[in-house]
Parts: sequence; C-alpha cells; structure tokens
Amino acid sequence: MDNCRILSFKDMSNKYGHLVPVEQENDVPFQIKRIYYIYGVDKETIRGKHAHRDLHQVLICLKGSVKIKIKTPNNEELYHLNDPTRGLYVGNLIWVEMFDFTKDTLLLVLVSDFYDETDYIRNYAVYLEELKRD
Ligand code: T46
Repeated sequence: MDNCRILSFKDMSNKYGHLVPVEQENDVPFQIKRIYYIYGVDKETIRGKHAHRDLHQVLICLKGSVKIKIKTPNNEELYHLNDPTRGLYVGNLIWVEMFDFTKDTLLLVLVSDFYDETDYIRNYAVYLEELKRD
C-alpha cells in the first residue's frame, strides 16, 4: 500500500546483546517530534480505529507482539509486529487498528508532530468523506 511499509533497522548485536539505532530522516522518513509507547493492553482490546489528517508514524514492537490492520477504501493489509529491528511506517490518511496484544507487548511509536486531537479522524464515515474531498 502506498504510504505504508515495513522499515528494517540495523541490529548492532554482539556478545553483549543487541542495540538498534534509529535516526530521524535516515532510518525513518521524517523528523521525530514525539514518541509514545503502549503497554499493558488486554488481548480482547482493539486500539486505534482512527486515521490522521497529517501525522506520520513508525510503530515498533519492542516486546511481545501485536497485529496492526491498515485500511484505505480500496485496500486492507494486516501486519504482525514482533521484531524490534522492524518498524511499520504509516503515513497520513490511513485507517489503523491495533489488536491481539500479548500480555508483555511494548509498542513504541515515533511520530512526526506534537499531539493534536484535531489531527485525528475517529469516525470511519468522516474519514471516507475527507478522502473524497482530497
Ligand atoms: C495512533 C495509534 C497507533 C495524549 O495525550 N498524547 C499523545 O501523544 C497520545 C498518542 C495520546 N494522548 C491521549 C489521547 C487519549 O486521551 O491518550 C489517550 C489515549 O489515546 P488514543 O485513544 O488515541 O490511543 P490509541 O492507542 O487508540 O491510538 C494511539 C495514538 O493516539 C494514535 O495517534 O495512531 O496509537
């Protein structure tokens, strides 16, 4: 899908363990203005269910696993994130749902801008309307 893809990061592993560097603009396609992380989510919980008007993000599952469904009117893809050396880049105007969290999931998200609730489209009908206007 355009505007959404898996990114692979360098794993600087040695006998002392693993280290994965992630640099803005080099490893992720934007300047990182914010990070947040999600953990302690029940298996039955579905999070997300929204799109962003302008925001770009990279989701990295540092621990455990989580499934991410991304959707546009013509396309739907499912990703199973369970590898801290890979990130899912999600551009703007993509509907995102996160589910099937394991007990130990730690999901790190790198974001292109500060938090702004007006950037969220939390209603699918409104999302479809805004895409038509674009
Ligand atoms: C996204 C998916 C992948 C803040 O106050 N600051 C923040 O930086 C964030 C991200 C959230 N919040 C507040 C807003 C809500 O009152 O935290 C509460 C939970 O946020 P939300 O219900 O949007 O969480 P998710 O897991 O459904 O969505 C999050 C991100 O909000 C969203 O940008 O794309 O993860």
